[in-house]
Amino acid sequence: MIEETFVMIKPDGVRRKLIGEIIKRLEQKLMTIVDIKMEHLEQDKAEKLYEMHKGKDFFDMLVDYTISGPVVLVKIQGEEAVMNCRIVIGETYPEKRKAGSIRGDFSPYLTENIVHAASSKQDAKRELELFF
Ligand code: 3AN
Repeated sequence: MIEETFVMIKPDGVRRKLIGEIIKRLEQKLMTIVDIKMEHLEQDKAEKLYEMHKGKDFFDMLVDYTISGPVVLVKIQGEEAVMNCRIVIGETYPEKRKAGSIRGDFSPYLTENIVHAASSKQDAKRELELFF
């Protein structure tokens, strides 16, 4: 089923000039970019994006990293887009990442992991409403 999801190229992805590479991989998977913009997020927006992690010991570090430079906010449409964008970006934890995924190919780190994609249909709706 065709659906929409939210992807964010994080500050290290922008700094490392991986915007084109990331968009290329998503389009290769037949995902359609329906809206895209660059922003330097305010702290409250980053806190809202990661509100499910509020109170955890890594929350402040995660928010500081997310606001450390401009990010690219992307609205994507495609077949099972939530699941397929997650496959393209790769796993949360470094030891589970497969080569061939964006995180698997470009990041050995848990926090600085290049790219975010909504992890459920509910999150996709919430995150798209937050940024678009
Ligand atoms: P994903 O980014 O794969 O959707 P989430 O939403 O569970 O993963 O976590 C958001 C971000 O929080 C991760 N990308 C990672 O940077 C950070 N994070 C998650 N779990 C931990 C942890 N145990 N320690 C430090 N940072 C974490």
